[in-house]
Amino acid sequence: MSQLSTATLGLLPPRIRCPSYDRSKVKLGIVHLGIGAFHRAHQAVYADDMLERGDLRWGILGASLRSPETRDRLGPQNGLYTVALRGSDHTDYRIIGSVIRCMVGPEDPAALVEAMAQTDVKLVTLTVTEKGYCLDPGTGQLDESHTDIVHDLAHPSHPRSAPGFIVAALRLRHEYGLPPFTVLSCDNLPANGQKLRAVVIRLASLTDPVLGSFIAQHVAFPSSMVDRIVPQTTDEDRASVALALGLDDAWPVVTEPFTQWVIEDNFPEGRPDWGASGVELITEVAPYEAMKLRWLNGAHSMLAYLGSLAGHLTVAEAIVDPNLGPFIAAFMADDVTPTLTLPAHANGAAYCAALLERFRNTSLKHRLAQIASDSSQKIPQRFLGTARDRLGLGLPLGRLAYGIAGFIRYTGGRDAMGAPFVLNDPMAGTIRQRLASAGATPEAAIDAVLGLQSMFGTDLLTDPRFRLPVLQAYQKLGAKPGLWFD
Ligand code: CS2
Repeated sequence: MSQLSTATLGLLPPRIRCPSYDRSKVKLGIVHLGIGAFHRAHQAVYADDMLERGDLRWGILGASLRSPETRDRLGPQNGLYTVALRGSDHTDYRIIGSVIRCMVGPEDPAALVEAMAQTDVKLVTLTVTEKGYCLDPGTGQLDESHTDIVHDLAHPSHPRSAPGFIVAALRLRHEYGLPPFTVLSCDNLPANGQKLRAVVIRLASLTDPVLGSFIAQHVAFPSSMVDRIVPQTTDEDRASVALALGLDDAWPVVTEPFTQWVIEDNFPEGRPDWGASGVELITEVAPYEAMKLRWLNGAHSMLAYLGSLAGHLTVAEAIVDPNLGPFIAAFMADDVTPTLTLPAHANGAAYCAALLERFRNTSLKHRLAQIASDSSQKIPQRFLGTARDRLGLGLPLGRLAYGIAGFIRYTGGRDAMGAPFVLNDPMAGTIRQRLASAGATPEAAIDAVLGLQSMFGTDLLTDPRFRLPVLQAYQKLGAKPGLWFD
């Protein structure tokens, strides 16, 4: 079978939507750091819409800061790839053309910095996951002992970290007399723009205080809330895409029909007309971030731990578990809701009902293990904001106790085949070591994990309104895995 590329586009069946714009005329207006599946199923689709509307300023240079895989797979396809939109009973396919060029940061960091300093680049967007911000998750400040940050301080023009690339490119633009770009975070962190701004300014100031204050005064870091469920692409997905296309696509993405993007409208250097594609451009993103992180991502993480412990593999399986499904719905409605201040006109009940429907989409094989990855970076914003707000309101910890206890059980636990759950987490080693040396009692196990200050801060371990329900939930989970939802 031939492979998808510019040369083979004409072979596609007519029902497959393809770029109709002239890709050779597209300018690179956006540099995206972290070109993974999520970016290609979300922001790159909005950019493709823009190009379709004839505004050719917003092509994407996609950079990987780690593996060369995306560049290597998309290269022979001239950057083209398929987005398969899987509804519960129907799949739509669309070929995306907005990724014009790919680079791999570690191969030649200076070349990526130089590319970010080109005149046409107006925007640098990021999906580098929570850990890519090199933050201390507890304090939200730059982790100055992070190995990549230590490296970037020593070699500022050959950076490794996302903040390091941004600082280096802003420095170069300044030297060239070019205006700065705007930096748009698209990761699941509350106040993601403010956090990134703080990290970038701090990193710049440590070596060059003048640059630090220039960035503080002149560079915009709008926050944004992104939402679309994008499971990791599997070989089975690649086979079904090939069947639909009649061409091989080495690097398709599979996602759901739903998509949402809410952006703080602060783009001094201009921006695409995203509003025409349904993006909400507003002044205050925080309420949208909170509802998405606490309802959607909170429920996702809860499903990841409790669903895995109950023997499920995917979100769609776990959510129809007759015990777990109602438990998650009640967690969203009763435990999270009182902590949220919703945006005007938002209907919380309808939002949660729609979320549960999205979780039930059996066409998406969204693996619980994918969601459980990087838990140490996710739990603070998914569970602990809700927990602190509940305690502050004088409310009990509620079902969150099971989420946190579930995480601890999952971390030390084994799957149905008796193998330890895969922990894909920068703190996995530390957590496992603490659990191993903690001693056998439930008290010792939970204290070992809750004592991790970079995740739990210093307030929660010593608060009996937090520690006690987590301990009880931990004991219940140990006694009756998967059957404790009564
Ligand atoms: C998920 C998110 O993997 C995870 O942790 O919770 O990637 C989630 O699917 C997206 O945030 C949905 O917008």
